[in-house]
Amino acid sequence: MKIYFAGSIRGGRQDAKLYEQLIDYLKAFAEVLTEHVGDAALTSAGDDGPDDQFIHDRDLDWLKEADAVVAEVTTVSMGVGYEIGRAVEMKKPVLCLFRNANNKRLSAMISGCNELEVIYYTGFNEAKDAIKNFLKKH
Ligand code: 6IA
Repeated sequence: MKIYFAGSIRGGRQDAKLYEQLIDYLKAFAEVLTEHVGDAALTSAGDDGPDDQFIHDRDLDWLKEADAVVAEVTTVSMGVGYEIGRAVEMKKPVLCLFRNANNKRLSAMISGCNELEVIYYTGFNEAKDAIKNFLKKH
């Protein structure tokens, strides 16, 4: 099984460590196509990588190839929102994980979309349980 993991990059890297932990957990069950999202060395500022069109086209190819998408959506990210929308159009199963933190509220375009599976969690163990249940279903 191939998983596309989505998490904020230019939207802010404050949860990068958490993405890395979630990716490590996912790797016990599936191939993760987007491991770089959890790479602590990838900052929101750096511009030394490939150009943006390359990133977009390569990521969309991975999205098409994926059997399912897991998105950590607590840190607001234009790119993650876009990936989720494209995945819905492709009829892929999508799990969105939102951490109850700092009185932040999830966008209605995610929480109100019944084609998505949205899970609100507090601790890492809850996120792991949500992933396990999601993968079992798909
Ligand atoms: O709008 P954001 O940058 O927060 O969007 C993050 C999402 O878009 C992630 O889920 C990634 O799948 C994808 N994405 C955005 N930028 C990149 C990237 N390099 N490499 C791979 N996937 C990306 C950007 C590096 C840049 C900071 C120099």
